[in-house]
Amino acid sequence: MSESRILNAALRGKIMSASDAAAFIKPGDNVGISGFTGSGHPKFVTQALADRIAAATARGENYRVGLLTGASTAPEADGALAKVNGISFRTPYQSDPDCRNHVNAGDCGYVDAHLSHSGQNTAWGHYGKLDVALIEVVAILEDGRLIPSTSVGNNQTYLDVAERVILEVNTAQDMLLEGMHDIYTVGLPPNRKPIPIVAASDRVGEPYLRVDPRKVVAVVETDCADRDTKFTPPDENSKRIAGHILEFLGHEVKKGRIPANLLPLQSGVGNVANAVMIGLNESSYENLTAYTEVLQDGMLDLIRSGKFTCVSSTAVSFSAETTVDFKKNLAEYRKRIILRPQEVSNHPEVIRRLGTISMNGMLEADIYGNVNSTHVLGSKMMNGIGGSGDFARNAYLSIFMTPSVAKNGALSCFVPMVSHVDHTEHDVQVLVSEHGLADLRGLAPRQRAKLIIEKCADPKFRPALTDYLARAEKGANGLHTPHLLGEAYDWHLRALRGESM
Ligand code: 0RQ
Repeated sequence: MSESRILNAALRGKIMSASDAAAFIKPGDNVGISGFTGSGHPKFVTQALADRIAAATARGENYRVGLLTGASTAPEADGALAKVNGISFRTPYQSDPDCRNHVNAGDCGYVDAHLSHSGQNTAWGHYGKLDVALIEVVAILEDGRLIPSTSVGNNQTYLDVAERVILEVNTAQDMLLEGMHDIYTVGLPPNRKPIPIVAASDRVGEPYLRVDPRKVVAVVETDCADRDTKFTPPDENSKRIAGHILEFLGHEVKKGRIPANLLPLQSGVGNVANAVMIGLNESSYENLTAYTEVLQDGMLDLIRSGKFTCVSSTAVSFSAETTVDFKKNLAEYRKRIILRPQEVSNHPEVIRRLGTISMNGMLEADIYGNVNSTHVLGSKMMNGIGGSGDFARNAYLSIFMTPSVAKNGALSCFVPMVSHVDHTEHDVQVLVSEHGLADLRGLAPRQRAKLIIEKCADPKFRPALTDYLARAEKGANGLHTPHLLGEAYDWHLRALRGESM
């Protein structure tokens, strides 16, 4: 492995093996690592740390750490550490199956935080002291500045706040990434600065991360690709949901409420999000932009076809095939991609100013428009709120989408009362299922309920929802948001008993 990517002489002197570097992470430490939706996470030191934890556990010692990230990572990071039950505390977002199991077994404390809040929460010490920052970079320049990798996340905050820093320099990441990033720090109150972004394509910072070299205790060379985020072609339901959204956006353009090239798009990850992107690619829209947090396969297709003039994000998250294309054509793609800290990509100030069109997945919504994105049947964590709340409250259009049913039709994703609330009715403007789209803007609660049942619920569950609403209108203690409190959760109780809702 070449040393040419570590140009700073002092930091070159800190090169060591991953296992020697992992020894700087002590039992009980809080470790802030890079990584967002499977890209730019550390690959070697986390695995070496997992080995140390496994060995210590076998000796009967208690060796666990707090793990702070940008968002979800990958098998080499969350996966390796969760497999040895090495994570005692986790924030702000995870989607690893082993980590999720520990969270739901109650042996890993999980703070499910808005992604835009997680950096400032760390800086303010809400999670305790940050002992170590473990950050993947593409290279270290002669003057010590760092070329960021395929995600930015909370990296600058972790580098600033941590007591000790470990850098992984990954030669599998392309040097052409240099210049793609825009690192801008907002600071903390009372000295917080405005973010002068008025278009998704604006650059307001510098392309490098900075670190105090005196804090760097180890530099580890790695050569390992990011996670392969499997791309599954959209199924029929996703295509229908995408069709409803595209029709709605067309209608909004005709009404003159949004411009012909729409407003900057934010889109969550997954099947439906990709279906919307594919639909946009086949549409007549031109000069589109995105102000989002994850750039996935479908969005890169839109850059390639010339439909997207700019995508602002904090991370990429590609399938293996798209990664090949991304690397091959990086010289072109980098002209249209900006990767920013998640505090900026998800900042309410900018989202509100740009007026994004935000589309995110959900588990369930209730008839009044409250949305549950995270908790299965009220108690079990799925992934986390991620950036959905940052966007939902501040977007111009806040859209939530889901197939109408889950678990082979046993569960209705539209219920009388959600079992957990992530996004309140006040932040939810549009709900979509494969059956239709409910535009809730300007509607009072009972009008919303009728529309959601009619447009989004599966026909199998519509009579029961209509019946619930009708009886609630007769029997509730008020007619603003009528509920039968003793009955509202019967739907979830039936599901918990293994029955259809
Ligand atoms: O579970 O695979 O075990 O069957 O939930 O459901 O339909 O595959 O949907 O992959 O789009 O995920 C909300 C989880 C949807 C996601 C959620 C079960 C279903 C399946 C997944 P199985 P689908 P998706 C950008 C923005 C929060 C974060 C966010 C999410 C599994 O969109 O994590 O938006 N969002 N971030 O069977 C019980 C229901 C259910 C249900 C579905 N009503 N009850 N289980 N499922 N509906 C990204 C970042 O912030 C980084």
